[in-house]
Amino acid sequence: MKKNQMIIILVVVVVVCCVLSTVIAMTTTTSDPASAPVSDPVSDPVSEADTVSAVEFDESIPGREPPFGRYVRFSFHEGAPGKYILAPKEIKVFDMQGVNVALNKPVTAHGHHSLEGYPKENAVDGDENTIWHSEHGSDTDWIEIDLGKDIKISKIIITQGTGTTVYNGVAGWARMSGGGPDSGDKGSYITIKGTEPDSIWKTEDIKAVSSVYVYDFTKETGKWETEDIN
Ligand SMILES: [Ca+2]
Repeated sequence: MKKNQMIIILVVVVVVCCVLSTVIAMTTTTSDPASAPVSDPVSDPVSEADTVSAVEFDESIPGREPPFGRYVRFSFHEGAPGKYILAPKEIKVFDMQGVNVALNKPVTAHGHHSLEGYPKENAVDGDENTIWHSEHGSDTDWIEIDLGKDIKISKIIITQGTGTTVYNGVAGWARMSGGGPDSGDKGSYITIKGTEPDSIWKTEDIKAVSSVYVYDFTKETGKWETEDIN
């Protein structure tokens, strides 16, 4: 074998060795689980939204726009005495065209009464003869309507079971107000949350004793008003 041929063979062998070592190194790196990139923990958008403080809706401020949101929640204050409950016959949420956009929309609730016949859907079924009844003694009662998308809201009307029946010392139509004007901070209220975490509106508390509560967001000095229809 000539000298030149030996040199060529040596060069080829060296090149082949280099290529093989590179391939082996790449294979080793990509198959090592320890070297795989670690994904960032996924943040919980629900928890993030829940940390945002609600904004009191004060229509005494000139130029206040009606609230704009998707989730309408009717709540009783946490820690309220068990004898006060939420018992809406119907919760109506009207858009700026006067359409009840809550009708037959999906609802979720907390503090549901154990008795049958009071499903949460009763609060938005359009029937004043059906009722949702929260649970006596629950720490926090609420029912939330999903409007399906952000909607500018003009008015909310809540009707409740009136009845002169007194249970645990409280008449039927005093239950959602926490007993009336003397209830301190234990009334019920509405929050409206948009799909953006920082768009949360909160009404003042219902304190009056009534069978119908109306909040008209288009009025300059809006507040809960009452209409006794029974
Ligand atoms: Ca109903």
